[in-house]
Amino acid sequence: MNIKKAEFVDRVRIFVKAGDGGSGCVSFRREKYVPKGGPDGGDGGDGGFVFLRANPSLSTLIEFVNKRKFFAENGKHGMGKKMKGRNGRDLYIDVPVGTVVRDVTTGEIIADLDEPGKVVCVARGGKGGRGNAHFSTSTRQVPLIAERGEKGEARWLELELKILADVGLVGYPNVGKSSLIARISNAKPKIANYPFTTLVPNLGVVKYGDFSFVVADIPGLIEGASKGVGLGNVFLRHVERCFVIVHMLDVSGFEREDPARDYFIIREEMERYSPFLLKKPEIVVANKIDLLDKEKLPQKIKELESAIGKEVIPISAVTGEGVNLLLDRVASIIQKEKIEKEERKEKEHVIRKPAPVWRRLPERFQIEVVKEKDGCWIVDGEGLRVWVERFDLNQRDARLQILQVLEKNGLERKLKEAGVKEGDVVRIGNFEFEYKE
Ligand SMILES: Nc1nc2c(ncn2[C@@H]2O[C@H](COP(=O)(O)OP(=O)(O)OP(=O)(O)O)[C@@H](O)[C@H]2O)c(=O)[nH]1
Ligand SMILES: [Mg+2]
Repeated sequence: MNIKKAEFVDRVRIFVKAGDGGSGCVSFRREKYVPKGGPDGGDGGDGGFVFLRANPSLSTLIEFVNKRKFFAENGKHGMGKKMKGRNGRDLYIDVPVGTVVRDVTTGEIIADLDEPGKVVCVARGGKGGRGNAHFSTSTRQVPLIAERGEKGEARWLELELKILADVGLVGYPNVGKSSLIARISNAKPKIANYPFTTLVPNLGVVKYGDFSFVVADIPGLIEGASKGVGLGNVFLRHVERCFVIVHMLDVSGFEREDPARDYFIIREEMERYSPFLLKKPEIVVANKIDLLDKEKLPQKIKELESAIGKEVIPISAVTGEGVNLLLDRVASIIQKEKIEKEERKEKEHVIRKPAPVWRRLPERFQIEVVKEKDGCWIVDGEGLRVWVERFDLNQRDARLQILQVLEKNGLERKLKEAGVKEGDVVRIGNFEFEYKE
């Protein structure tokens, strides 16, 4: 696929798979003059984890268009002399700051990588299997059993980039949004006298005294944007996290007849996208005042203010008139909101739970027995099948071990209750045996 550099990719699906654990080893000590040494099979190494990491040098998800599948390394198998297999290397996948990570199957948000360097684990590696050195008991001194490594987690993720700008610029097409960002920031967007000049969001950094902030200029919105008219409303996701929205109207009278009506239409489209957007601080600006008669301007602004019930700041993105006042307002709102956000974060911090760590699960199961159509009996329970998979069923001792553990969990009693008779076939995952009293 041929993709242009300028393309802005803000939503992708990727597949991640953590490494499988290595298998444990069956081995016995061999020494001179010691014909039968004890078991010394080492454990398998753990599989590598998969992490996502917010990297400030990336700005889109475009890299994931060509590469969608990611695998961490498997753990190596255990070896004799109690040698543990090497752990699989963890895999770090870099994503732009502002990436929201969702599980595709459940739709659940796994993480919001909204700060540079923030890291989240998205797939845990499988634990290595135990070698036979772990399985000797007083009655089983020659254990021919070792566990297999556990499978690493795998899942499909949806990555969605929500730009982290402090200010979001919204308004009809051609009102002068890109002209404003070009004037106040380092951004060099395309500016032209026709609607939908801007097709992807532009970001610009504004230096304001010793303070700086980021402005996002998004494609223009029109009536019906929430239903897909024009370029649709999907770009509104990039103003979802802004501290303040700058809503721009064209008051020159040459293009937009009724700026107050425009204002309400855009607000309605924003509400359809997310009612939350309307709760954000908002500054309304009236652009292109250089095209108006100086005498008519105050009257025009007053009318607009009473029609929308809000203060309006008159500016000209071309001459720069009024722009400083606008920046004053914007900067003071951002500073105030940033302080509040920090305070909220401190509160959240206290209740944030520590990340879960891998733990060997206790071998305890709620056993259920059901009869299949073919006359077999199926034994199941939460986590039971996964546990059985870790054993190599060709190993006689492994089969004994499974039965011993299940016996402790009341297998015999459950089978009897269910009505299993001598000679019936019982199945546990792939493991099948004939029942004997
Ligand atoms: N006279 C005058 N013209 C302006 C002003 N601001 C923008 N324009 C002109 O209006 C036209 C549209 O400007 P843009 O900045 O591309 O508008 P936009 O809102 O980004 O438009 P879209 O990207 O299509 O949504 C251009 O021809 C600009 O030169 C202004 O303050 N005064
Ligand atoms: Mg534009």
